[in-house]
Formats: sequence, structure tokens, C-alpha cells
Amino acid sequence: TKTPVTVTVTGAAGQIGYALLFRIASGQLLGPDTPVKINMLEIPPALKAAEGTAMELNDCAFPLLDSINITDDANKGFDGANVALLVGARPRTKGMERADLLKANGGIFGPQGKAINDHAADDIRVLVVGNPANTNALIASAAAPDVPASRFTAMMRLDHNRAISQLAEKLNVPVADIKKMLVWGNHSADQYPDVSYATVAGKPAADMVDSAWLEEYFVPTVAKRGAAIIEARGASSAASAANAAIDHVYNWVNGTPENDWVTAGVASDGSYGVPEGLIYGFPCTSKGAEWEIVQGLELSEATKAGIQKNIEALESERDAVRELGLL
Ligand code: NAX
Repeated sequence: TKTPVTVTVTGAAGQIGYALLFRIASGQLLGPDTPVKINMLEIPPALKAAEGTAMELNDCAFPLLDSINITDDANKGFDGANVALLVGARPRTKGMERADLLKANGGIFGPQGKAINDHAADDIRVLVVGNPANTNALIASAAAPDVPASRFTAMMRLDHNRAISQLAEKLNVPVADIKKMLVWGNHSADQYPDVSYATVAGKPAADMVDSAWLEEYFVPTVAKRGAAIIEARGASSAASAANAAIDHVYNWVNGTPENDWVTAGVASDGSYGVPEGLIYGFPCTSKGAEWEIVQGLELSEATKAGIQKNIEALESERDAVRELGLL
């Protein structure tokens, strides 16, 4: 049998954590042949709830679940971690300024990045889910100088999946017919969902929808979907966010399908004019090792403008974080 892979989940007692952990333990994160050790990292007031979730995980008698550790100590939580899902974050509360939000999250993602640097396995792969995800990933990466920046990623996959779902609904086609969807940039309202390269059963999606629908419905609906879910459910996206985290790591570790790509928030290498180092949503493929940014796409004027808007938003967050001394 294979040696177990250690997966650390922060914010494990939260609602995304609850939707995520059972799928990790059942084998959906890494595949049906890979046993998992789960480390749950929480803050002290949530440790008891984490224990309750661990009891339920054990009660599932998952054959692939090797063991569970619960801790509020990041050094223990990331010890030997091969995969880290950073879900726990400080949410924006009423009246909170951006600088305060970034500072509070810097206080979480800085120390966690350092603990990853010092204690995780050499092949560590990190996915940041907690918002502001792109900038939190940047903070964690900066605190982990010994870990290649390519191992710190931010979750854009929920936006990608939402975009597929909206296009499938509009065209009344199965989601499986849609390939090469893309959401550029930041996991925020600035993001730029882009069907320019998407195909539907092999034919260009751009020929099947008009620009008015794209501009007035598709882009804002995908970008503001999180708010629409809160409005309808009375709580933010949880199962769909957990699902996207599973998709992201599964494709990173096991590869992306032939003739398709996914959107992942990865450190820019300067592709498409995005300043090097920004954690940015790009079209990405994996063969099972590192994310690779798809090269050579021709950009329309609308796409260039969407990319630029996101560069500005993320640079401004990065500058604010620098001013706070977090980079
Ligand atoms: P919850 O409030 O249900 O859970 C968060 C958990 O994190 C809590 O149990 C809390 O105790 C824990 N936590 C806080 N600080 C911690 C720390 N320093 N170390 C370890 N654990 C800590 O939030 P939930 O709905 O699960 O959402 C989690 C995060 O995901 C939020 O930041 C949210 O904004 C973000 N999201 C990101 C998405 C994306 O696409 N990137 C989509 C969904 C979601 O909104």
C-alpha cells in the first residue's frame, strides 16, 4: 500500500471545512489509491467543534483515512504536510477598512507561511481559500522563502466552475461539453470571466452568445455569484467552495484533462503582462507536478482591459500589504 499523504486543513471547524473534510477522507482530493493523514488546524475556541467533526470522520470508517490530528499550533499543524488547504481567515466585518482586513489576515497567513516553510514536507502544495485569497497567498509565500513560490496558489476554481455553469445554462448544454473556460485575475468582484477561448462540443462559444449577454449578464453574474448565494442561502458558499478546492488539488496532483485547462491562481511569471510575482488567475495545465500557465493566447481588447483592471486591484492590495510590512 502507498504511504499516506498528509493534508492540513485550516479553519477545519468552519462551514467550508465541514464540506471539505469528508471528501478528502473519502479519497476525492488525491484519488482512490492514496491514504490520507488529516491535520486540522483551528483556533482554540473552535477546537471542540473540530473534535466533533473528527468523531464524525471516524464514524464514516473511510478505508483511506489513516489518522486525524487536531491542533491550534501551526508548527504541529503543518508538520510533514504534503498538501495544505488554508481555509481559515479573518472575514471583513462591518465598517472594517481594507488595511485592517489585510493586517488581520497578515497576522494569520504570515505565521502560517513561516510554519509551512519550517515544518512542511519538501513537496508541499498550498491552496489558499480564505479571503482575500490571492493576497493571502502572496503573504504566506513571502513568509516561506525556502518554498518555491510556485507551490503557493489561490483558489479561482469556484469562479471557473461558476462560469461554466452559467454558460451551460444559457446554451442549454451539458457542462461536460464546455472546455477552456477562463476567469482572469482576482477572486473578487474585479475578476474577468472570459469565454473567448471556450468551446462547446468543440465549437467556439463566442459564436453562440452575443456581447450584450456577456457584458451585462455573464460577467457580473459570475463575479457576484458569492453575494447571490449569501442572499439566497443566508450563508456564504460552502459546498461549492469545498468542491472547487477538491477540483484544484486533484488536477494539480493528478493532472488536467487533455485539450482543456482550468483556472488557478498562481504566481505570475510575467505572462500576459501580469507583473511577476502577483498571484493571479491564469489558464493552467498540470501534468501532475507543477502548474503551467498556458502561453500564446491572443487577447481581445476586452480581455486586455479585464486583465489590466485585475492587475491594478492586486497591485494595490500588494502595495497596502507592503506598507504594513507583511511582504
Ligand atoms: P467559517 O467562518 O465558517 O469558518 C472559518 C473557520 O476558520 C472558523 O472555524 C475559524 O475558527 C477558523 N479560523 C479563523 N482563524 C484561524 C486561524 N488563524 N487558524 C486556523 N483556523 C482559523 O468560514 P467559511 O465559510 O468556512 O469560509 C472560510 C473562508 O473561505 C472565508 O475567508 C471565505 O471568505 C473564503 N471563501 C473563499 C472562496 C474562494 O473562492 N476563494 C469562496 C468561498 C468562501 O467565501
